[in-house]
Amino acid sequence: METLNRIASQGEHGATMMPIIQGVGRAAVEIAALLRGAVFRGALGAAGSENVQGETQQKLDILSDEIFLEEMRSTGFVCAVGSEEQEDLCLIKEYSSADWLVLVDPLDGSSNLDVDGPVGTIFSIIKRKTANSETPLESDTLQSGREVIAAGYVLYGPSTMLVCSVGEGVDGFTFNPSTARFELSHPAMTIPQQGGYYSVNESNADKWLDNKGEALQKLKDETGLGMRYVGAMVADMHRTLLKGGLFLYPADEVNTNGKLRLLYEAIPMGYLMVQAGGSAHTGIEEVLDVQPKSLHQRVPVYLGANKAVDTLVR
Ligand code: AFP
Repeated sequence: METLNRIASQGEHGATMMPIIQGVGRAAVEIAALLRGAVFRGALGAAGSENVQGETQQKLDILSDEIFLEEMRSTGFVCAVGSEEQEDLCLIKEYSSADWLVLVDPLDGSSNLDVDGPVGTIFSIIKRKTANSETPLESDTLQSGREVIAAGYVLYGPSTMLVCSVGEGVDGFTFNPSTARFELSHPAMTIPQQGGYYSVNESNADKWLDNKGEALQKLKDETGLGMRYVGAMVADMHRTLLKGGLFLYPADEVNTNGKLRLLYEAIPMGYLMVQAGGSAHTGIEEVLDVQPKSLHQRVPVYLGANKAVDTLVR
């Protein structure tokens, strides 16, 4: 059975990315164990703090963030991590001359924790722009999706899956508890261009901007797609990749720039969706073309099968 080592033979950067993606795998195993035992350790519930976006942090958000940062440090190849849970870039001083930066949403969908629903981790890897002799800067993270070298997500569901790409298609690996390895279970994932579901928080429909309600109605009329929505982007993206259809989070009267974060959610998931043969759009431009202006920027997101996305964004 092939393991994460498969990545080493893929594309120009596979071998270089391997140790960092192995680090993501170790973090995933630790976070999965943390989630499984959380109720027994009093680790569920709010931490009493807010992240930079003013959202209540769960204890598990903070613990997962710490685990991820430590595993990135332990690779020896990462100079800094930008996390959705941290206001500023976290420097890894011991390896400040390393080439790579990682952007992460350590525990995406954390509002599902109280109901034992699926959650995930989303990451992308980019090369620093500053010289290796300098301190990495926030400006290093402000790179478009065209410059992403690798990206992926971990889904903590009935099994723990790591789905990733180093620019040569998308592979899915499932953690096998008997061998303690991520084993290749979903090689060369491509999104079906027919069928599937639309996935959206439709309770916001009356507040959507840009006539997205009408566009979605058109898609429903034309395709008869059914609807599924978990409220954790990783779970909704994973189903969309496997079954087809689209996932969307339009701008609305409350979230006028959309809700999802460009660097931690839209770009990594957009990169994967395009690698899997689908489309990723903001309603204005392709997600991968957006030039980030700040670490915690938000954008509207439309990800999925090409025709379905087209119907929503044209
Ligand atoms: P949380 O981590 O705060 O639960 O947010 C998750 C998320 O960013 C993304 O994973 C979901 O797709 C989206 O928010 C769900 O948002 P709504 O609850 O507004 O539908």
